[in-house]
Amino acid sequence: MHTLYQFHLSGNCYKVRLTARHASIPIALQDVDIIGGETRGHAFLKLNPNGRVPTLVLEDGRALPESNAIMWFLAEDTALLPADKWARAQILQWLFFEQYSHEPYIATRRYWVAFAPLEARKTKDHMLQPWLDGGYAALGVMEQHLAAQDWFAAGQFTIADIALYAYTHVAHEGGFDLKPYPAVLRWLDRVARQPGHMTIAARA
Ligand SMILES: N[C@@H](CCC(=O)N[C@@H](CS)C(=O)NCC(=O)O)C(=O)O
Repeated sequence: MHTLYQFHLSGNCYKVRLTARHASIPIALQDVDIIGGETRGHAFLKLNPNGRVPTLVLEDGRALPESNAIMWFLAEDTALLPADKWARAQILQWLFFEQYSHEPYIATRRYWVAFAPLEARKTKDHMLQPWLDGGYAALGVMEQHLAAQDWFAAGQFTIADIALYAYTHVAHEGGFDLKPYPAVLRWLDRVARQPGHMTIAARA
């Protein structure tokens, strides 16, 4: 069985658990104390020299970091990642969007507002507004897309939806108001109603 090195409340780690669930692939969970610095310790850096979770370790010892790469690996040969060339390119488009235009704002603000130790949090006060602006810009792009379509790519539920769901559905924890984004709210509900859905808090 694969082992997921993870921090449970991280959206990046949730992406992997949700993909594994929808792909019916059992994974073992190994919690890593990211706030205590375990990701930067010698043992963890041997798995991922970039010092971050999620990192998936296969039974043969090979280690794969980066949430979207792990999702891609787990979703191959399932409906979450269709074989069609155009569909796969569209999925990649939204995975890159998520990592460059969405996660750095929405996930980062959530971390510093909701999880970071208080003293450290104060050092990021000047970033709260830029993170808010960047996050709302990403939500605007998503709203525009979802006003005309139910899903992000391929006309069906894929890993592009899982990638964007992970931090959008907890964006309020970082101080984002989703009310001005009705199509995004309807899509969040659509994702949560997929058979087999599990919440970010669920462990299995
Ligand atoms: N691009 C990476 C980002 C991973 C990331 O930022 N992980 C955070 C938790 S969400 C982490 O491990 N932080 C601990 C650290 O930086 O030491 C991915 O998508 O997997």
